[in-house]
Amino acid sequence: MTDTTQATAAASGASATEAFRAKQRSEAAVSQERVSTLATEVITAVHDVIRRHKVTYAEYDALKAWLIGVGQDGEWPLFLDVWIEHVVEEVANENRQGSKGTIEGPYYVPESPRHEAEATLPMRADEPGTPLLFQGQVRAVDGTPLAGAHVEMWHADDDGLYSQYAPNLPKWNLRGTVVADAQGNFRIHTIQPAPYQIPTDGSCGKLIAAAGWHAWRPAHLHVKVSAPGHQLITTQLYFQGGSHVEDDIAQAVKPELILDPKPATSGKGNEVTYDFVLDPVEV
Ligand code: MBD
Ligand code: FE
Repeated sequence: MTDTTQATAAASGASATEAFRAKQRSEAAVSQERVSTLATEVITAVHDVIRRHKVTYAEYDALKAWLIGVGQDGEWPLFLDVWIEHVVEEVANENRQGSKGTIEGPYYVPESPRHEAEATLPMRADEPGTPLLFQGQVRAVDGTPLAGAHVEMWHADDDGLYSQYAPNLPKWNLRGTVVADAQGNFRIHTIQPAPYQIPTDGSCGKLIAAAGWHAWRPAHLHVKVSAPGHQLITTQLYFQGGSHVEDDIAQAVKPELILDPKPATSGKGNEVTYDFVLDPVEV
């Protein structure tokens, strides 16, 4: 989606905006009553902050300039997914019995090519990074294996870059849909991703610098797991002891989502087993 040689905030922001428009989960109308309630409460919460902190015109103008910049950089998807989405996910999935989910983030691309139950994610011949075998089973909450479940994985490379959002990466690099076998089992060969740094050259980076925060997410594998008749899980998996597992800027780490890979029995890199348990669709 971008043809510059450097990954820039504006280029990945434009891609994320375009991708969001293409895959928007729902266009269901939100009722006037609901819009009025939520908008009134958000605006009132901002008024309260202004009064409590005696916000000045200089600060109001800085905010206005920054908000304009977020739009110009196409960084609304990034901003919302980093600072807001984790609470939406918490509320949406609070009643699930099965595996924990977490935020989707801005870099999912639907309809990645399908692969057999044991597969290597598409990667460059010389793809840098420690090889990782991620294997497990998809089951229903009652323990029934879910034959043919889809395990869609996408993740950053060893430089923390996502294909289709950074230049010069093959289209489906480190993205794929693995179809579980008749027992719901899958074995995905990939590489361990690097921690991800929020682009520092855009408006989100400006906020982070101005507030003296850090810009990092821990290394993570994104996964969506689905099977007919079951609720789709969107989640991420992290690595025990990795940088920023304890202070993810997107607040999307949960203890259940931390992997502890061991040296692979093949002698090549690491391996880890992780099972997914899907809730039935709500009736
Ligand atoms: C990411 O890779 C990500 O997963 C989130 C949530 C935000 C920014 C970058
Ligand atoms: Fe990510």
